[in-house]
Amino acid sequence: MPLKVSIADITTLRVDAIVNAANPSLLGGGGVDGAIHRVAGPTLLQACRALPESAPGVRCPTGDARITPGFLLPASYVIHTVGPVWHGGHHDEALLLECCYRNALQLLRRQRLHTIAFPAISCGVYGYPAAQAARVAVATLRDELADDDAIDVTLCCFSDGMRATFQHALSAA
Ligand code: AR6
Repeated sequence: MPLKVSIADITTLRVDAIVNAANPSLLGGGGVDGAIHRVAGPTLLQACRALPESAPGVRCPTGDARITPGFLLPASYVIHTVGPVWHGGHHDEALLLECCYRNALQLLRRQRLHTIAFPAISCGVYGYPAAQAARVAVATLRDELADDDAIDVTLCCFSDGMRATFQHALSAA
């Protein structure tokens, strides 16, 4: 199955789509979100601002995904998703994280794209324990890719520790 773990700055990857771990406003932030906006340039913010709000200040509810062009990024598109904030594990965090991966892939398929890189959604500011997040990511992607050889997924980690955690989840299952 075309699913691999790598260590990289996701903004350098030349894939069809990179995934942004955004917040519901889609108007930028820190972490990988900030890095993506910095490299894509100000037109990415304009494109995000143009997306409709489903509630005041909400362009993408938690677990959902939206797509924009990649502008100055090497990636053609950015798929913005909003991971859950970790509140101890009993507030649907796993289900919402699973939805992030599934909805991102649904957008990829709808645009007839094939290569995608995900960061470790929710594992930074949002505080999701990395080993648990990695298990959700791997199980969900395995399920999604079981009958689909056309999609190539990279789990893009930003540190050696995170790479080891995701690699462990990949080898364990
Ligand atoms: N390439 C790949 N991974 C990265 C990069 C990069 N350039 N930069 C950071 N990471 P986070 P979250 C890793 O905090 O937890 C933002 O402010 C990082 O080391 O970016 O989903 C949004 O606007 C970590 O492992 O996302 C939201 O408000 C992972 O990406 C909030 O943070 C995710 O960390 C979302 O929090």
